[in-house]
Amino acid sequence: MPPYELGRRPLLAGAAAALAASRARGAHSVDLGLPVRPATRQLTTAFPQKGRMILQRGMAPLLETPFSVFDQGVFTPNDAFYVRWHWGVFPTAIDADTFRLTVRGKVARPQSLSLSDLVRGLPQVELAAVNQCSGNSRGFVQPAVPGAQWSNGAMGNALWRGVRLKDVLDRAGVQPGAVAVRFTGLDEAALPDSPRFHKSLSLDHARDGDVMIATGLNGADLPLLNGFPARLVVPGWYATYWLKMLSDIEVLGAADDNYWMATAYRIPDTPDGGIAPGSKGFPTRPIGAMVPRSFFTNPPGPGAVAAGAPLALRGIAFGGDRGVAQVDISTDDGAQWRPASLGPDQGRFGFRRWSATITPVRGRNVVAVRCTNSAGLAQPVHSVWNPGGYMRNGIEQITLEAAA
Ligand SMILES: Nc1nc2c(c(=O)[nH]1)N[C@H]1C(S)=C(S)[C@@H](COP(=O)(O)O)O[C@H]1N2
Ligand SMILES: [Mo]
Repeated sequence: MPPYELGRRPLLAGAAAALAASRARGAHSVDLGLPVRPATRQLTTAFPQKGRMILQRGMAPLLETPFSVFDQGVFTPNDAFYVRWHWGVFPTAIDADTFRLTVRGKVARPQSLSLSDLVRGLPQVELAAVNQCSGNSRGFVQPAVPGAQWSNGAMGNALWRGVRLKDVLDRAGVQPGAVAVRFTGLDEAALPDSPRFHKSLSLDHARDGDVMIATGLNGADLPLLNGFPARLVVPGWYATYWLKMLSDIEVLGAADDNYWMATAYRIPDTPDGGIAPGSKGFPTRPIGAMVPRSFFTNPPGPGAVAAGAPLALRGIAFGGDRGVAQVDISTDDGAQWRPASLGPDQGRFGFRRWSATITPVRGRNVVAVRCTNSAGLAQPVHSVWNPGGYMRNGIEQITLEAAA
């Protein structure tokens, strides 16, 4: 069932409703409504500290958040927070007493920080921010592209607690000539010749005061699969940079040319990161800031919609690397838009809930939702296409059939 995709018709129940129904039946699989086959995934409760998740891949784990979770609150619970690892080789238990985070490279005072150095030795900050995989919603991309065929649940919004990366770098004393900072975790590559996972940020970005080393998720420790005991949080940027089980920070004197920066996670060097399907040999740049998105979280089930009667709709929105300025609803294929009501502001990097009441007409009603961020950037009608299946953010719509 393709519930949230512009131009895909004509579903009454969305994936959320389908999942709720399958849950009630105690089902073990869910239809994600993807245009790629198979569209069905198993549900699993086999992973530590996780509830029922959509199994995209077992090892290295790719676990998707069932979309109905996003209707339950503005923060995504830890046991439902999605999981994505490139390699399956990482510790399954970590001793919090002996864990150390090293800071080295172009620094005056190399550091070996214990967890208590991080938790008690530096000012603690807390920030609401959306963690979204660059390839979230890739399963809807047409023409289809290789990679994890996620539905819309490779994202989550949480309260991240930890320290500012800037404070950690200041403690180490960044030396003149430093330009970038490279992050490495405890995971290792599966094969000797495969590239270990690293990501880097420019020094200016690393020191912007928003980038964090988080030890807490929604008031609890990070779940192991989400990077216990410490991970990077790069507010407003795609989650590929949010390095988990962070164990090493290296300050570099030159831009990082490792595989994960120079080859992987790159987008066409065009204003919106999109390109005509099939293009080859175009210039690229590393993926960076997120773009605005909004979703329906309570698509009414079949038979639930009556013509002429007010119908309450609700959902979530986020602005990408800016706050949500407005969320608008259209019931006439985008000819006219009117503002939805916005829930409490949790800060510019978090989800914002929205709600709106429409009065369906008899027959088919196509309802669309669009987020505009505080920089004036609005969701496009058509998502960009690129070979990585990254940055999908086209306007979502649902189709409702209203009986008289
Ligand atoms: N150490 C490490 N960190 C990592 C990754 C990884 O493979 N190893 N994957 C990145 C990618 S691509 C994503 S989408 C996010 C997923 O974060 P989550 O599993 O907490 O949801 O982790 C990022 N951090
Ligand atoms: Mo990702």
